Amino acid sequence: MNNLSSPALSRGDRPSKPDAIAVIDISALTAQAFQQQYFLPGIPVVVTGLLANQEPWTLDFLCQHLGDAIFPVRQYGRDRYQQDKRDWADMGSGVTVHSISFRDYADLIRSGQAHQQDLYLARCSLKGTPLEQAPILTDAESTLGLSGSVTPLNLWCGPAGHTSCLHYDPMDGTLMQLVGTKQVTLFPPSQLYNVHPFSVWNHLLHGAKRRAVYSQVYPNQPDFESFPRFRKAVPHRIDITLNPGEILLIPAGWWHEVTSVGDGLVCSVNRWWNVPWGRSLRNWSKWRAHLGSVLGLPHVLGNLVSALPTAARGQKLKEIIQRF
Ligand SMILES: O=C(O)CCC(=O)C(=O)O
Repeated sequence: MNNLSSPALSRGDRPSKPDAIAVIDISALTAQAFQQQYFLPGIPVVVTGLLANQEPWTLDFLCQHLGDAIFPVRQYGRDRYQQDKRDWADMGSGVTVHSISFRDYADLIRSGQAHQQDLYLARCSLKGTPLEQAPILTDAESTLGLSGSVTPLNLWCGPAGHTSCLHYDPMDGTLMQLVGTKQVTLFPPSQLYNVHPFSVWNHLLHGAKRRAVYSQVYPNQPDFESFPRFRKAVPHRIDITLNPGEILLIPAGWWHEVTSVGDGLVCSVNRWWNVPWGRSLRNWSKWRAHLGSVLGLPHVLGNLVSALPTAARGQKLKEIIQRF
């Protein structure tokens, strides 16, 4: 069992155990059991032992395979988490990005600049790179019987100290931990409104820059006066430590905040999967996220049109599309 600090989940979240996320070694799990007990019903689980014997994805390894690849580095800035989230101009994929080569990003990590400015490689597609079909990862996915991916493999990588703040995804995700450790805080989908998400109407004004899939609350320093319903969410909180070689299934609608811990490079790869139909239809969190994206379309189209006459339109269009 992983380290947990969670009281009972509600019945609607169909936990495999009343108060915990199971940690199961692959030697005790078949693809069929993974699918039936966790993936199909949408229950988080940590699977260990699948990424063993892999060459560590160190900075040198990554430079060797991805050195020339250009990635959008998100610039979060160190004072972001001192601010009230309601004052944020952007969040998640809406954050300002700089396109640089992995080799240059590695230099920023080595010099400490990436840490100082909280520069993070988030959701960077590995498509078209030598690691897009890394057998260690694709074999692990096949062993779990996963198919129907919505996205390519994506890199999440940076110095320890970065937090991807509390949000949910409208797709099922597998987060594969390769180097370093991540601390993950989870809340079940039943807590959608108790974690005070940003309103979907935000998208009308801000497009993809401020998203309804983000919580306004800092789970470790909640402002109960501004966000009183969060008291009801607290008993549903689950904390796990994701160690190298472990895979966490984060089903659609499950809130998660992910912090890279330690003092070196922390690197994971994820992929999103189609939510099985039976669960998809009644997953309001998922449809709510899509509704937000649709409401954001006029704003996104406006940005596209205003980017057209500019000299840097190629880059601007790429960034707008990546954000969406
Ligand atoms: O690793 C991270 O920083 C965040 C990962 C995440 O949000 C996800 O896998 O859905």
